Amino acid sequence: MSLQIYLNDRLVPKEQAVVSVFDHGLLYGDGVFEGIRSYDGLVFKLREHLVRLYESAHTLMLKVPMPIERLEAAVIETLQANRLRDAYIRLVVTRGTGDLGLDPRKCPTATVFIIADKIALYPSELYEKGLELMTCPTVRNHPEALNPQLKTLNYLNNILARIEATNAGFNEAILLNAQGYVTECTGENIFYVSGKRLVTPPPYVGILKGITRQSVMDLAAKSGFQVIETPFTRHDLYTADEVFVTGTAAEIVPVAKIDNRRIGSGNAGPVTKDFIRKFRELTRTEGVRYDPEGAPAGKAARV
Ligand code: PXG
Repeated sequence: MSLQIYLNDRLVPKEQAVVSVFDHGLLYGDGVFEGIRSYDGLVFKLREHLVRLYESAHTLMLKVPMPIERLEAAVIETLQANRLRDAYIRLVVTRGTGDLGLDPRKCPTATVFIIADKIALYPSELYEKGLELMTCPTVRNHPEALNPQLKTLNYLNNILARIEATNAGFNEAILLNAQGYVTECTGENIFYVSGKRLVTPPPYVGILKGITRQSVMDLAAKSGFQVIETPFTRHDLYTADEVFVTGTAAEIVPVAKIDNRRIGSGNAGPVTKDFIRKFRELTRTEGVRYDPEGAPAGKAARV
């Protein structure tokens, strides 16, 4: 059976899941999105992802055409319709169909779609060997231009950075802000470990407030780490004991090298490994439960 896509209040086969060329999500990148995961029939941090989506939409004055509870149920229905136990969920809300012209008032109703598909896992050796990162020439969007806290369909800042890293033969890019402070990678937040301190940039330097980032900060505090959000420079990363990045798709990935400088031992450090283990445990015990065998919708329960 073909993949079932949730599109504007209906589940339709993938072949019929199409949007107009006049959709402002496509014409102008006018929209918001989320990337969510489910693990063994548990959707991880579903409410947090949806709250972030509604907050991004609110700042754009984009009205999500349903209450959060209905959207939450739609995610579950999409997972169950496709009988997915472990999934990657892409939720998109665009300004909707309008005419040629920026004016969002020309778009009466937002377009909403949810894709739930099998998750393409990263190669497992990455979690042992670690990534080779480089700081890239493109700086992170200035928060007063397009705030990186908004998860919008405008990802060209990130895509340019990713192109630069790929061209130079690195796995990923670290973007600095216009003042030279470290922000994040193209789809992951960044952390460094120094003794019993865990340090990550604060949102005001220009980052997405990652859901995985928050989970790691909570886990670290419980493990006796001093968790610090403060601006820092490349030098702090070069001289750290350990560096790792976090995101929904990648979870927690160690960093082996930055700008060709070896970080710590050059492999996954003990603190990073411990966080990877604790995070994996969390994703399998906490979340919104659904029946992957496709029980009727509306049975979602939080555990
Ligand atoms: N920074 C940026 C710029 C992101 O886009 C993160 C950090 C990590 O946030 P979470 O909440 O996931 O811990 C993201 C997340 C994709 C993809 O398809 C991108 C993200 C998430 C999932 C998939 O490239 N970005």
